[in-house]
Amino acid sequence: MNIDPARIHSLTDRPAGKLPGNTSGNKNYVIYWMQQSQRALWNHALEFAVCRANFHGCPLMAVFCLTNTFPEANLRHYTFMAEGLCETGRELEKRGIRFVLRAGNPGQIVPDLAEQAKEIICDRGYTRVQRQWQQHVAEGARCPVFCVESDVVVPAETASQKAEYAARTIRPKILAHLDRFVRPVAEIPLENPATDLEMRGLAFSDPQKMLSCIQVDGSVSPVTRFFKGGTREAIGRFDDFLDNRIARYIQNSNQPQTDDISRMSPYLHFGQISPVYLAWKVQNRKNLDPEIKTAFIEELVVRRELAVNFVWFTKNYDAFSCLPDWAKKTLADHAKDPRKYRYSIEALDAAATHDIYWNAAMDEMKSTGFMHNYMRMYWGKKILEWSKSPETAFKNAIVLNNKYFLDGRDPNSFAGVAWIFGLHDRAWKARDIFGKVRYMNAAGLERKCDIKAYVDKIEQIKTQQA
Ligand code: FO1
Repeated sequence: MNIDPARIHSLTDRPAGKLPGNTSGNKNYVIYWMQQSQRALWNHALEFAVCRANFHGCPLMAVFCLTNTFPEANLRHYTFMAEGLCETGRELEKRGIRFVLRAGNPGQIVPDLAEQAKEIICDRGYTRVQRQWQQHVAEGARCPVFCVESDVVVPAETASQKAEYAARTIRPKILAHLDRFVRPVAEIPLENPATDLEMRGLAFSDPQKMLSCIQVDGSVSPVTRFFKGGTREAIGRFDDFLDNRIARYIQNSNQPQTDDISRMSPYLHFGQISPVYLAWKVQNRKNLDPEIKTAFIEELVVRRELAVNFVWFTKNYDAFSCLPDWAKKTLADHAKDPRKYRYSIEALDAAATHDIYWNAAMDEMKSTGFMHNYMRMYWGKKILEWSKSPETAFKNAIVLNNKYFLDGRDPNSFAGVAWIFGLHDRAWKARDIFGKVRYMNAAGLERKCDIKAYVDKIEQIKTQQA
């Protein structure tokens, strides 16, 4: 087994091994509760579960719990996730792993299914809901439960044991482990295919059919035209990025009118692609400028895993109170500063402000479920400037972010919103409303990029949609 032990954590103190009265019939299996890492490729948790099933000489059942109560999720997100799950289910079954899709809460479903299971292997998730689910499964199950970290390059607590201040403080800690953790994940043959493992579950032949089994908030429409879910799609897009775009990655990182970014964040959010795979592909790419490799690894690993560190070590990561003290103080000092423009969440949601650049960004988010990172910063900074208080701004930014982005509700997304208000940043020269929090303005956009071309690009997207 080539899975680094630092990725594996026991969630229970029950001994692993043969359990009494647990060897008869077809209920003799290992469960892989798939949650964060929704893929059949480069999945450490899955391969660990295969090893455990082989060790016990029994089949492996992979379970996914489809719940319609995932916080702030709607049809847009569920459609993308369901597209990926259909593909993953098929790939698992090809390997002889029974894929069982159940509607409901993992805290009930997984312990019930595990009544006579040997062991449960699960993914590690970092957000509140994921941690609660893990705790309920560990408390409810009578067998040992292990979780495996497969959606970060460096396991969170190997990188750091505390909330880090900024990229500069976590960077050396992450980079020191890169060679150890950027390694291919070998696919381990399953010795006992689940051919006669009878288990009821929802069909996973078609995403729409799958979603018809649960009632989902249908207020935000899917964005299948821009993003189709699934590992195959993610790999294809990433190959295209490597072949045709990555060469301009540095020069165009602040150019939202261009498209020289990987657009992997939705796939990473739903675990449809492994960050280790992406890092490995970039590191092993022949004839790629080392500076570009470094810049890409900075975003994919350092910044993304700084966000994981933030969510893991900060209980209130989605509330204004999560901000560093200096930011809260300076924003409070300027909370009563007059605002030239003030917009309610309805006006923001309608992309109906006086600022055509901002409206274009909001339209991009609504139409495509995505936004170029440079515009994400501008988008958030203006919400701070135009809201009646910084607390309201924070709340509204989280709501809109999580409603429309495919990659909302993710550690990266929570850290991205908090960054707008000073997280992981330093104090700058004080100014109205922002205090010492970093400021951005439209003149800066006009100076640094072809913002008019960006507005045109979004106009075209909207026209095509109409
Ligand atoms: N995880 C699940 O295990 N079951 C779900 O039904 C589910 C729905 C869902 C909807 C939107 C969304 O953004 C995430 C959702 N997740 C679900 C979790 C997701 O797969 C990721 O593990 C975490 O959101 C990562 O932060």
